[in-house]
Amino acid sequence: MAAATLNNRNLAKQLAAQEAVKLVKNNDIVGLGTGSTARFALMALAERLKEGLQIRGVPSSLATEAQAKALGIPLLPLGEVAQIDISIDGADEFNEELQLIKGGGGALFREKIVASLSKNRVVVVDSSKKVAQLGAFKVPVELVPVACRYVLDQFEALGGQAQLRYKNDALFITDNQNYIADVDFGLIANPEELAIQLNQIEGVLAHGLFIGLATKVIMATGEGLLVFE
Ligand code: ABF
Repeated sequence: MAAATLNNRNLAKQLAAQEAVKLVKNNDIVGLGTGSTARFALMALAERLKEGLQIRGVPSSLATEAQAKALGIPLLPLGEVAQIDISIDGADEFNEELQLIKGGGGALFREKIVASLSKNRVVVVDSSKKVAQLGAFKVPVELVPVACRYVLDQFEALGGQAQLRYKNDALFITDNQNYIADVDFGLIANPEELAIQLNQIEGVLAHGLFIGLATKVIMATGEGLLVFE
């Protein structure tokens, strides 16, 4: 990607993230997303902490936990939180119904738990993430290693072409010690139906179709910000 385009995209992500952080109120419990856009949100939160904002963060990955600690953001363990006031996270694709594909970074399970716990689920994106129909981005699915062969066969039975994710020539291992498969289902006519089918496969821990798990999408374009809700 050309340097100028990358720079513009990063600026857009930063603008969207900063806009989302304005929605955080004092004493909120804040779900902290994962990915490059979410990283901008953590930095913006850290700036507001310096201005006196009091919050506690709930990280959606070990990487986010480390970044939040480095920024001095007080944290609560995800497994001990009963409710989150607002979560701010990225996405790989979103459509007009605010249905998402997430998990390009491999953190989809904890991200989905954070989103499920959140009253306000804010997604921050640059304009490249908006699509008419989900599916150009392969659906990430976290699966339990001992069920690998069975699960991959189930994806094929659903018409998907699955590839296990690798990183540096080794199988990618999630924060939860599982594998990720990226499954190409083509353009997805009915994301809700596919999500239900994936949920029914024994051995699938989580999939990257987030249905009903976004209350607001803040998208930065070259001209400014667009909000979908
Ligand atoms: C994360 O944000 C992941 O679910 C998703 O893959 C990623 C989007 O990446 P980025 O914000 O870096 O474009 O929540």
